[in-house]
Amino acid sequence: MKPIVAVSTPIGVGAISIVRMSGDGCLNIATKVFSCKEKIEPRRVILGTFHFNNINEKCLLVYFKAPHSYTGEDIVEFQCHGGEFLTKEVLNALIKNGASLAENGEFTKRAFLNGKVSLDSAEGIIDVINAGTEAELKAGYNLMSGKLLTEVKTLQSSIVDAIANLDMTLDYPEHDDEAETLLTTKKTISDVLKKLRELLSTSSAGKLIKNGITVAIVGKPNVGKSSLLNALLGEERAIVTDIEGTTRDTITETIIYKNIKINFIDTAGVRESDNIVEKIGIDRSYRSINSADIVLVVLDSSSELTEDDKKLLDLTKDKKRIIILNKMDKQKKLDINEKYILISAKDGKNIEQVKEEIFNSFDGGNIDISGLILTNVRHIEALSKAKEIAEKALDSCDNSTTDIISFLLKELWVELGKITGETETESIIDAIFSKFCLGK
Ligand SMILES: Nc1nc2c(ncn2[C@@H]2O[C@H](COP(=O)(O)OP(=O)(O)OP(=O)(O)O)[C@@H](O)[C@H]2O)c(=O)[nH]1
Ligand SMILES: [Mg+2]
Repeated sequence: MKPIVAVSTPIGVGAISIVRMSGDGCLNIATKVFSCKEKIEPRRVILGTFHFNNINEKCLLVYFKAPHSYTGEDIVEFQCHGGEFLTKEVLNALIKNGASLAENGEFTKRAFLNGKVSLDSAEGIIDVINAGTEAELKAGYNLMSGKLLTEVKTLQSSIVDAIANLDMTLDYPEHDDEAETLLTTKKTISDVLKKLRELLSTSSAGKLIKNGITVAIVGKPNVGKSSLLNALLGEERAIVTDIEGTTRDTITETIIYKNIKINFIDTAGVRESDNIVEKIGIDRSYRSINSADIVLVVLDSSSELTEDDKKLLDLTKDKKRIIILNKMDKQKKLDINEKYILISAKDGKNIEQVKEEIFNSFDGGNIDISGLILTNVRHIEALSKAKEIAEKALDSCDNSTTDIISFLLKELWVELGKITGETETESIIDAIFSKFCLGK
C-alpha cells in the first residue's frame, strides 16, 4: 500500500519524538532525506543525519522489513530530538518526498488488513494505550494478546465441525445416522452456549473496570456535599461556604480506589428556588441522580429532617444509594430508620468507609483481573447476539429440520466472526480504527 507517515509520539516539547512511515517504498523516501555511513539493515538502529531545508538533524533510523513489522509492511521510524517545530519539519519532508499523512489508527488498520492482528486484539491495543488503572491495563493486555481471539476461534471451529456433520446428513442421507448426528450437534451447541454464558458473565465486572462507578453526591443546600467531595478527593476542589446554594453547577472528579475508577459528581443543593441560575443547577442535580450508578444522599446530622430531605429520600428510594449523615462533630439531632454512615466531611472522619461502601456495593472486591474480562461493548453485543442464536439453534435440535439447524449455526459463526473482524462490515472497521490516536 502507498506509504503513510505520522508523528507517533505526542505533539509538544519532549526529549525525543518518533516519526513513523509505513508502506511500499518508504525506505526509498527515507534515504532521500537521511544519510548515514552504515548500511541500513532491518531491526538495527542507525545513526545518521536528516537533511531538509537548512536543517541537519542528527537522529536515529530504524527499518523494519515487511512482513516483520507492526503493520506487516516496510516501516521506517525516525527518532529525532523532541520539539514541535522540528518534528513537523521532519514530517513535512517525508510528505514532500512522497508519503501521505496517515489517518487516525491507519497503522493498526493496515496491521489488521495484513493479518497481523485481529480486530479484537487491535481494540486491546487501544485499551492498553488508554488504560488508567492496572485493571484496565490487564484487561487490555489480555485482549491484545489474543485471549478472546483464542476463545472465539475454538468456538468457531467446533461450530464448523457441527455444520460439516449436519451438511453430510443432508447431502448423503444414506451414509449417515441422522439421529446420532443430531445428538452430537446438540452437545456441541450446549457446550458453545455454556462458554458464551461464562464469557458474558464477566461483562458487569468489565463495565466496572472500563467505566468505573459514577456517584452523585446529593442533598439540600449546606449539608456539606462539596466538603464531602473535597474530603473524598483529598484536595480543595469545590468551593465550600456557609451560604446556601454555593454550588451552582455540577463538578465531576475521579479517584482510583482499589483499582476501580470512582467518578464523583458534586451537585447543586436541591430546594425550591426562584433564582434562574440555581434552578438550572438543581435541574442538573436531578439529572445526575438519574444517570449515576449510585447516589450519596447527604443529610445534616445536627438538624432535624426537613421537607427537602424527605423529598430527596423519596426520590432516591428505588436507586442504589448510601445515606450519609454529615457533621458528626456537632450534637446529633437526626435519626433515621435506615442504614447510614456517620461522617464529618470537615474533619475527614469516616471518609474511607464511604469509599469502601461504594466499592462493596458493586462487588469491587470480587473481580479477578488476571482472567479474561469483557470490557468492550462491541464484543459484549456480538456475544449476546451469538448466545441468542445458539439458544435458538439448541431449541431447533428438538423441533426443526437439519437444514434450519445448519443455517442457524452458520449465522452463529458469522456473529462470532464479528469479534475477530473476519465478518465485520467495512464501515464498522473504519469506525473502530478512527478511535485510535494519530500515529498508531
Ligand atoms: N461542623 C461541620 N461543618 C461542616 C461539615 N461539612 C461541611 N460543613 C460546613 O457546612 C457548610 C456548607 O458546606 P458545603 O460543603 O459548602 O455544603 P454543600 O452541601 O455543598 O452546600 P451547597 O453547595 O450550597 O448546596 C460550610 O460552612 C462547611 O464548612 C462537617 O462535617 N462539620
Ligand atoms: Mg456545594
